[in-house]
Amino acid sequence: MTPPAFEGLVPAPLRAAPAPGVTWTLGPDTRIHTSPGSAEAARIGRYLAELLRPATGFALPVEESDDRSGIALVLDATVGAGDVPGDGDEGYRMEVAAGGVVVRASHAAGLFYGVQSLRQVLPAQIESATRVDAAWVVAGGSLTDKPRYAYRGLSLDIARHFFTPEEVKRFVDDLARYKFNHLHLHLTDDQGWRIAIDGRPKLTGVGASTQVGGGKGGFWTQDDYRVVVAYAADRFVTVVPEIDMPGHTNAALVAYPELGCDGKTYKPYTGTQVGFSSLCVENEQVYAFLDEVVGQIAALTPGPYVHIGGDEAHTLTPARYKAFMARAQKIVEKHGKQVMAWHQLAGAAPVDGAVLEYWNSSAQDASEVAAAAKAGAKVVMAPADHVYLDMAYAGGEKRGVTWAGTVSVKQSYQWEPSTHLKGVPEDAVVGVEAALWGETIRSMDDAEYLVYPRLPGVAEAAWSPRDARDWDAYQPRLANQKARWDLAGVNYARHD
Ligand code: IFG
Repeated sequence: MTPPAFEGLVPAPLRAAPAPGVTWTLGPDTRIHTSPGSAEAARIGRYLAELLRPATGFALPVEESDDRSGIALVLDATVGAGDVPGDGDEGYRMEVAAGGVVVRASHAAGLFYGVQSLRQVLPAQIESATRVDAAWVVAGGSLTDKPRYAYRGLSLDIARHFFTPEEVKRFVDDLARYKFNHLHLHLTDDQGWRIAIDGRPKLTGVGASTQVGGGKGGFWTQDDYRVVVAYAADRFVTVVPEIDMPGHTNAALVAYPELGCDGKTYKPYTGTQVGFSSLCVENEQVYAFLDEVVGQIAALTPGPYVHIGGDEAHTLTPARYKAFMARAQKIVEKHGKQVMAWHQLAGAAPVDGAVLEYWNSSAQDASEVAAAAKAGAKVVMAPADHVYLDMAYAGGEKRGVTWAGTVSVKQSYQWEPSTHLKGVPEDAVVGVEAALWGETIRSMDDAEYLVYPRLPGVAEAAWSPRDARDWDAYQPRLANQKARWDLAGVNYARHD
């Protein structure tokens, strides 16, 4: 029995209209047609073919043509100009008729998101890595879709637990599946410095030598970073690099103790405490160091943001913290990037255009963030008691932490980004970001167990219309996703 058109989609779309009685079947002769002259549309056509070939075994040739039979990916500048104004670059339309599927979008990103929806309306067996004999039937109907928020992200900590570029590319695949468009890489912290900086060999020589629990650590070369950035860009995911400062800097201080205030040496740290380290605010060498680091990271990053952290600088007075953040923000702007920082920057004179990432639980610090937002700062919502996916599930789970409490699947779903922080104007909220911190993570299995099944609910908070989010109505759609994870071999937690 074919499910009604577009019923199982996660994140929920803007508008879906089933065409009763109409179905389309993906078959051995299906061809994928893309807008003539568009290399981007052709690339997305090839991406789609690679998604569908393993389970179906079909050839699925991709060709540039105006043919609308089979699957057509069509760039059409008129999409979004009319009935759904302000589609932006990520909206799309999809029609499933007896003769074929047509995805239309004004920009390539919209075609890409249409492909993710097409993937989800095919039977779950499409996720199999090996050939399955199935009837690849899709219910007919029309879909109008676009995201609610422009910033839809996952923050991944590769400092506490080292993840290789290959592993991070798997996270990017997860993000693409649920229409996320930002990957925030937490590259440095007390326990490790994970990105090579030319001229500063000890950062990755000494600073990358360990991790939480004492494992061997590791680091990315700048080529590794370039590969991940390109892989993410092909999936319309923008990388946001974070160099955490002035706190969370023990690994940098171990490598270059002259960045401290007191001429002492520092030891590698493999514990999980926070807030004890800081670069020296009054030491000019620190700003020369940051200029080198931010300059190289900015040059490697096509996206608009450099994230400078700013969290838990517990050893600094507010005045010293503010003095440091003023200098750090100027360095980011000097290298042509926009400042992003944890919301502690709110009280330390964020520069124009700064994006504050709100992360505390139970809406602490709301007034400071509200004041900054009213003065023009933008806010990405990452409240720990809803979207910190390193929080343990309820029920005495051993994986994860609990400083913000336990976070059930329901709690990660049931919250409202636009009103979560009292006093923050709704239009100041530009997005949503889940965070996976690495203190308790020892493997990709651990990571998937914590990320799934909570991540799709965060995707819905970031993409779907506010009134489309209903916990009871979400359950069957989430069940539809689990059937896919079973076939894709995702190690998800069996928690409701
Ligand atoms: N807070 C710290 C993280 C990490 C986290 C674990 C932020 C911004 C607790 N800072 O979240 O480094 O330790 O849940």
